[in-house]
Amino acid sequence: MKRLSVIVPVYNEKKTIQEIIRRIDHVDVGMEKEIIIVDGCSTDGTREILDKLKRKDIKVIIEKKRRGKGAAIRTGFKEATGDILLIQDADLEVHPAEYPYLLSPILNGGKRVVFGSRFLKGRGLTPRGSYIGNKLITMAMNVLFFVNLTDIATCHKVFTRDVVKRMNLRSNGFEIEAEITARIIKNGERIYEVPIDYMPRTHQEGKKLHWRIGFKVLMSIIKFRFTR
Ligand SMILES: Nc1nc2c(ncn2[C@@H]2O[C@H](COP(=O)(O)OP(=O)(O)OP(=O)(O)O)[C@@H](O)[C@H]2O)c(=O)[nH]1
Ligand SMILES: [Mg+2]
Repeated sequence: MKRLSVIVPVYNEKKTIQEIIRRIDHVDVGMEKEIIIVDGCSTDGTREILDKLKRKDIKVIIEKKRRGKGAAIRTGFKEATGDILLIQDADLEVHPAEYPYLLSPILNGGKRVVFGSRFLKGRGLTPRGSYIGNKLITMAMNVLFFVNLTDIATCHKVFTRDVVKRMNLRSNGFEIEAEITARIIKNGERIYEVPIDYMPRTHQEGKKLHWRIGFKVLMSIIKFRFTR
């Protein structure tokens, strides 16, 4: 029997953290699940909610200070004990109901890495600016690494345990998305994409991303291409 580790980076998500846990609990993946929540020292009441979670299948790690999504994912990877590791953001932009589709290529198709692509079927509900930004960074990845992906910044990334072990990640911020993709390709792994639905949130709803971060990710793609 395999186990799935769901890694949830969290920073100031008091409005959605309980609902995302409920949704993760609700999905049947045909195997045991553990949830690893890595909180970047939230200040909005999220931590108080997490403190009350006393469950054997949920591990809560509170970082001493906010270090970025990348640092949180790296911590989550270290703590995970599952055979398959999956990243899930704590907002409600992508839905745990997708897990069976994300896991099927690994469980039934011999794949080792699956990305849930928000753009495989077009732009959907994504605002035009954010869509173009995502297109640009994915294009840079495709050109520099000779791949044909549609969404490298998706949070729904799934890996077998040995793929994660060989990744050796170093990023602390959002450039982790580019680093994960780059290291997987450099390690000779193939990334398999499946389409997922995406419900983008607005800045009022807590969106933290800004085009400057997109630029940083773009620079990091170039860096990862030409350094080890
Ligand atoms: N532990 C930790 N988690 C973070 C940090 N920054 C963001 N996160 C979490 O990482 C996930 C992704 O962050 P988001 O701000 O939703 O980033 P995004 O989905 O790429 O962009 P928007 O939702 O459009 O802002 C969310 O669950 C955040 O709460 C951080 O510094 N530390
Ligand atoms: Mg988000």
